Amino acid sequence: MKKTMKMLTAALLALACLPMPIQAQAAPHGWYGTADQTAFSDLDEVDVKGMFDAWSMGQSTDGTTHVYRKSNVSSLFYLVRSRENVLRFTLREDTDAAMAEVLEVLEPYCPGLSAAYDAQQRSGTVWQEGRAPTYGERVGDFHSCYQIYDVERWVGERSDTFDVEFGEGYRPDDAAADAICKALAARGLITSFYGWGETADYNEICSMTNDVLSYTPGKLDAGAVQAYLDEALPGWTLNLGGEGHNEDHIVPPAGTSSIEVIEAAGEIYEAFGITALFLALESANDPLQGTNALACPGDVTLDCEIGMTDVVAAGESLLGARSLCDTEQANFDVDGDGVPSTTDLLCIYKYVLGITDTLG
Ligand SMILES: [Ca+2]
Ligand SMILES: [Ca+2]
Repeated sequence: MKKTMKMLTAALLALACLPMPIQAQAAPHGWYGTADQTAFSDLDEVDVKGMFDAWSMGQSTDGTTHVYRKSNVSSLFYLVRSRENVLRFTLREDTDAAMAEVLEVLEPYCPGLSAAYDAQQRSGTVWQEGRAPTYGERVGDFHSCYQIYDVERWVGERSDTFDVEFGEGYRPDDAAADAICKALAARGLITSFYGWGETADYNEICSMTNDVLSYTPGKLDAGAVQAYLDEALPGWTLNLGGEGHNEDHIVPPAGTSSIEVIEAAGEIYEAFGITALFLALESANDPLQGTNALACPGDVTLDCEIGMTDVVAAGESLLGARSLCDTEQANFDVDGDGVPSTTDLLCIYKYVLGITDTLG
């Protein structure tokens, strides 16, 4: 099984090094999407019995893997793993001064990160003490203590969104994300913040051979597997490739759907601990959003508090004296009709004065 995993990982890494296909440019942050499981909630989740949990997907090593069918007619699936060790934020103003303040806020949770940050590279890494990075680490196979980076730097671009990623054993506790978010917001430094598990790695995957399960030769115990198929999956047959063949196959009866095939792979994994071979294609194409911790009706200034400054900011924006980012506009629109208006302003004003105890 270990070798199979290696093959899978090697295949994934090889594909990861291919030039990003055109359509993947539309993904919000290249290889990594700003997503959590809710972003896939309108898709069918497939139970594969944890078959991919040990599959390394790039940098994140934590989190549970979920598999979703891309559409009713597609044989592609999304493999999604929430990143429990990563925080993501968007700078309000992308300046060196703002980043210096961000690093000051992070410093108690990531000692040494301020000094390690390179403004040219738009990243900084604190390595485990006394250890130089390996080649794998330099190209992104992450085992350092913690690092911060512009999420577009992997594809040679620049953005105003950064990830702070923690290696195993270095992640601060759950409350730290909230504290960091509030501290950054109170200083007016950010316009979005995604906490633990609010971003996810996601890849499109498909079976190695269309609608047939493929396995590394020599891994399947023919007698036991055939007996299992006869019992649990009648009509499925075992087709061992024999010496010199690249793969062994488990072949479903004609008309079996892609979803039934991947579910069967999960059942076979559960029974024998052997993972079928799948190909990882590319990152998802659709823009996906997780939960922005700064999304809070009434908080127009994004400082995690609702007060008179929000009323003033809302008023200024209606007069054209202040422009609002997307999160600020959404927070202003407390009645949720899609338009920030004087009605919303009045709602926030009454709430701040204590005339009403709800917004909207
Ligand atoms: Ca506020
Ligand atoms: Ca409104």
